[in-house]
Amino acid sequence: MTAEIINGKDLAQEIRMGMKEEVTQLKERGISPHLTVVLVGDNPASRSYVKGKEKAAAEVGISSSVIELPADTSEKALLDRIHTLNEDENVDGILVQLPLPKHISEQKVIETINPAKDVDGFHPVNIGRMMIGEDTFLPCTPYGILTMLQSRDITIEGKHAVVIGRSNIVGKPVGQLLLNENATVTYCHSRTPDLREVTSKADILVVAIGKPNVITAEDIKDGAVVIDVGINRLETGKLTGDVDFDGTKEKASFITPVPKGVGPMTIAMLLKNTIKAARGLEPLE
Ligand code: L34
Repeated sequence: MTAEIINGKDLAQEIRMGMKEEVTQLKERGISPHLTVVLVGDNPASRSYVKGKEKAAAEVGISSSVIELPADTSEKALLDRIHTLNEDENVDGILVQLPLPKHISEQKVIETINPAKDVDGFHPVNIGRMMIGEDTFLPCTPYGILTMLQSRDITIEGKHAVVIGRSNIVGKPVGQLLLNENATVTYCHSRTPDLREVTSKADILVVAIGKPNVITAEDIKDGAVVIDVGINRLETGKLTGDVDFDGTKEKASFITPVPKGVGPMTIAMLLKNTIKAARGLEPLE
């Protein structure tokens, strides 16, 4: 079997076109979504992702601003900035690009963002709401993955989904979303003794390890759907995922490439969340 490739770049483009319409209509009603991104320090990858976010926002008519702070910004100064943004009526969405310098607690920063403006969906309140199936901001990467599966009418219900990786921003929430869609979900991680034993049983395999070429054709079941969340920059400067794409695509039914896979979808979902923030989340009963 040769897999169909789910091109996240094209799908994200298509979704942005739809959002552009929506934003135009919102603006007619006097609602102009605004996203503020906070970038601390000068991690080149973060800088490039933030540029991508600004560009994508502009394309759909969402205004954005980037607050650039030096790497030696104190935690207190950053938290103060967030408080100011929380109170600023003109700011609908707040995103603090991760990772942060080591002297700043990421969790403290995340928990300082007003959950109603948390377009990353990282605040514990929003994670809790996701777990119980309430209306919320879904974390962008998991939301993008779900959208990729849905775009190809891939059945999730009743399928065995295996997630490799248990980070708070990708692994844990993507498993939760798949569970909400009635998949049977298994998590694997660095302490899983025999990865292949588990991955070879997956109908849907989500790989978020952060090392190139860990998953090969031998690790997957015939016809599996393989979602590669890894973004690894090789010494040559080339980007590559966690999956050996060329080998695995001969055995999978669907596969996502890197680049042009999950990354651009993450950004598209951020814009969805920003529009949602501007409209207002449904309050809890
Ligand atoms: N707060 N921090 C916060 N929110 C996020 O949602 C992120 N993430 C991750 C890192 N830190 C974050 C992103 O934005 C990863 N990430 C991200 C976003 C976009 C892309 C990759 C990662 C992306 O567009 N990737 C392109 C290639 C870009 C390039 O050439 O550098 C792709 O085609 O995969």
